[in-house]
Amino acid sequence: MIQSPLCDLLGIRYPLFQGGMAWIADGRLAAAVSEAGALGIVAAGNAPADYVRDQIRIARSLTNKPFGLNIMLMSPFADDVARVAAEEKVAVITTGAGNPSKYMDSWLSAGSKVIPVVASVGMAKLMTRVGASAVIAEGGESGGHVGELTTMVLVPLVCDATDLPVIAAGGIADGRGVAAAFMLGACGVQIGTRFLSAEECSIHPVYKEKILKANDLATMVTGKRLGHPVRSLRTKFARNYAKCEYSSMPDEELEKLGTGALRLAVQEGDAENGCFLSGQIAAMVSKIEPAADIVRDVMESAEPILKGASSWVR
Ligand code: TUI
Repeated sequence: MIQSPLCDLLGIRYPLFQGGMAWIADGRLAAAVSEAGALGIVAAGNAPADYVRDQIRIARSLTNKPFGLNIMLMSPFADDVARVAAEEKVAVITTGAGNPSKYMDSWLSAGSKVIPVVASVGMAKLMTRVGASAVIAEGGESGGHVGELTTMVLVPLVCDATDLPVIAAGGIADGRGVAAAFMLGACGVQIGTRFLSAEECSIHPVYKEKILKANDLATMVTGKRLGHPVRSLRTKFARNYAKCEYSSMPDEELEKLGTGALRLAVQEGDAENGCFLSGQIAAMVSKIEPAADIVRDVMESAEPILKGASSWVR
């Protein structure tokens, strides 16, 4: 069995996190993943604090194992959600899309472990200084909000920049990805896109079908002009958005075009107007199965690969 210092740090069986996917990772999915021995994560996304508290409690009602809460720092409700996280004494807080420094004291006082997503070496160093327990180095292969660097480049650079445990994210969906991440110096992985196909993942069936059908070139990045690039499936909506982005459309109009598109994809399966966030690795996702099967498959298939790695050395 693959174990690492991350397992001891968090009290989990497998060094695997389920990504905190906005609108998608609810209490039910997080609990299923945690029950399977990995770390399930509830995503706050852009949701109000009451919704987040409800999802935390749903997860708690379904599992006694540790789970996490992801706080999307660009959310208009980030301050409120940060307070709820402290009040609920969530075991693990992950953050995305920004710098969580101003919340660190309150979260650490509540006894939470804080594990921010970093997309650069500078942010990894800063998070080390302000008391993070580990960092997630997320490359631009991932779905949703993306940084500039790839996983292959970011992970070893972040490993060199901090003594904290590093969790690799972006482009990982099977045992080969896990093994590669460990070779780069990570001691854990975070997987988002593959969990879109979990039975316990409540996204619209149209969304799941699109993920199952996705090929290697199925995703694209939009939103660079407004400063928050996002990777999603190359749908009619995404292509049209890209066209507007490179036109003279004013920023406010462009902003409006994207508003609500995530919810339309997740809840309505709206193929016309929805924004279907997805990592590049969707091309590797081929069936719907229980979250526990995904966790077991990913972790067990990494074992022979890691054991076999020494065969390259004579
Ligand atoms: O956050 C994510 N992925 C996301 S958030 C999201 S919701 C959303 N909705 C509309 C527009 C934008 C997002 C969907 N997917 N991943 C973690 C992540 N964090 N990736 C990159 C970063 C990041 C980027 C810059 C973390 C820190 C950072 O620091 C910049 C600074 O100096 O504040």
